[in-house]
Amino acid sequence: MTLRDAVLVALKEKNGQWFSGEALSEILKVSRTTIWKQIKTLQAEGYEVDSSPKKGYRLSSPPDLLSPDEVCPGLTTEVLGTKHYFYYPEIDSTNTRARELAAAGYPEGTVVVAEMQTAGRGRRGRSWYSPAIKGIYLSVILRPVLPLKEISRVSLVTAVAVAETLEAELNLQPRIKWPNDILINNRKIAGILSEAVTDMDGVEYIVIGIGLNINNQARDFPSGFRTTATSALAEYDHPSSRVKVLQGLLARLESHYFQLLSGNFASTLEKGKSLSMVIGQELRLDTINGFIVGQAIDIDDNGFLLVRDQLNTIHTIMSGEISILPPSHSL
Ligand code: BT5
Repeated sequence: MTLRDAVLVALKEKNGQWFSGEALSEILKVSRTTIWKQIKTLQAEGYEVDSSPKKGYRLSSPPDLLSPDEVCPGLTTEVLGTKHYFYYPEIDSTNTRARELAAAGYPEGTVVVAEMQTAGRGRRGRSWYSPAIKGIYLSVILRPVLPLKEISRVSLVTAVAVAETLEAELNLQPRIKWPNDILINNRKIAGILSEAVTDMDGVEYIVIGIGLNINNQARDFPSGFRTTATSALAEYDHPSSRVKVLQGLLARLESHYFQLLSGNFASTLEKGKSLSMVIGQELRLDTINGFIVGQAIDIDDNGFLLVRDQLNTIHTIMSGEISILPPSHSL
């Protein structure tokens, strides 16, 4: 344990009570100046440590940082985040970092988490707004042994895991906008960016990136999507524990993923369909091959969207951008 860790553990054990600088330096066998430096480090990381010349130091509120100290002891997963948990107070993009780690051979279950991203990525070159200590910015390396055509199942697994976490941990009622958006009352609370690297034999690895708005004030969202974004705070008006949400999310992601690997995708698929906000809707779908206007009729066993167009032709769509058309729109 580093000295920083030892100071943190000591302060936590006091449960918000004061710990005198003198007592800390005696217990940890270092000078008071050295203790003070560690306190500065913890404060810079975002821990709220009060200091008083007479009383010493105390953790003023339970920290809600996504550091390994806070998250890992409460993880219930077998693989996700248990062996390799990379934590960054600031990073360009957790997906970019996770891809580097995957390319360097890091195993399935490696997790990358940041308190803030300076270049958080969405799909098709778009960006993900990632302000400090407000949301969850998470990437997970998976190495599924699956035929290529089944790889989209992992996206649905992720969407269902995110949605179930919002239901269970935050009592929200999310809907999945296939393939990668999670919405509350039509506003986006989370986005998923899955990036797969394949080789001749199939999938080499998938990096699953999840951005989740938790304690953002609605007014702080950039004007470009202020009216289409939301957060747990915006829905409820009180802050939520990001640590608990992250732990719950990793547990649910692992559980659905393990079911998928063991050949049981059916229950995840059913849940995904029941949470889908696109099935039955008339929509315009932009794909790499052009656009289709039609009705979403189902999600198939591979996680693909089935869309029936005006000529009654059914298209099987792997990925695309959906705009839901108003009900009055006639096909
Ligand atoms: C996504 O892209 O929704 C996928 C977002 C994935 C972000 C995570 S964070 C951790 C990991 N590391 C990364 O670098 N990325 C992943 P897309 O469907 O392209 O949506 C992007 C669009 O959503 C933007 O163009 C904005 O209009 C809007 N947007 C951006 N930030 C938002 C936010 N925080 N909340 C709601 N909407 C947002």
